[in-house]
Amino acid sequence: MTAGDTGGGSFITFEGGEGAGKSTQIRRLAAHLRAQSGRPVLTTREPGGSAKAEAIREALLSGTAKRYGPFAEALLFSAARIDHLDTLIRPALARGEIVLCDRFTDSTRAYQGAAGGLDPAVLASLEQVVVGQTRPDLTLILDCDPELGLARARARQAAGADEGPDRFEAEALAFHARLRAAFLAIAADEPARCAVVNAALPADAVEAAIRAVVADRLPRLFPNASETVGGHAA
Ligand code: T5A
Repeated sequence: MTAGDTGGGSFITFEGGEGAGKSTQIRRLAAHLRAQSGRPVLTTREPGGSAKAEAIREALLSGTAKRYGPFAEALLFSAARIDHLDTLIRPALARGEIVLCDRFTDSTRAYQGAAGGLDPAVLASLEQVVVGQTRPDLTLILDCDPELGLARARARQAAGADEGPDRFEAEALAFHARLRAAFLAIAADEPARCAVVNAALPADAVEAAIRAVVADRLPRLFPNASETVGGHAA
């Protein structure tokens, strides 16, 4: 693969703080792309996505790995990512599929780097070793006030749809404010790859904004583009 080569497929990542709505919007975009692109769409997540990576996810989100410090956590996220890339993401991209991934390298930069205090240069080296040329074609950064995102996550837990707060949700609000600033800084540094979406809006409005960004940035995914206007059938 060459620089940024996704092997014939298309690689879209979703990033942002807790409860921003990534999982909700991945489901919606996947349905839209299945209908519009005529190509298979794989949805996956990090940490996890493959069997070995899901086992590492448990150690990370339960807090078991926290005692070893942020660098050890970064290494574990990386170990999970290597298996996820090798066994799921790269094979799907090589088959020409569209891969939608809930969190990827920007989460390591933001959570372990900007908010966790690790040296960005060390994380950049680690990222290069782990992902190599497999870089997202597009990264959608779902941005909202962290208090709103955390309130959504708490409401979901209160409704019984989720367990209690995980290792990172339990961090102080200042940590989540640093995260938000970190994701916005990544978007500012890499505007060709990243797009910021206002995630405070109702889910339908967020979905429409995401469709518009994807249509604009990745028109190759819409072979019948003249039949769609603003993400809706004309
Ligand atoms: N992490 C991850 C690292 O530290 N480093 C790394 O390298 C990586 C890859 C993963 C954790 O690991 C950390 C980051 C995370 O802390 P997770 O359980 O996968 O943990 O958590 P999140 O990725 O944060 O996912 P969440 O499920 O918490 O949030 P989502 O997916 O952003 O939000 P979603 O869609 O589940 O929505 C949350 C609730 O809000 C509602 C939904 O119905 C749901 O109830 N909702 C809305 N309500 C109103 N308006 C909208 N627009 C809404 N959108 C969704």
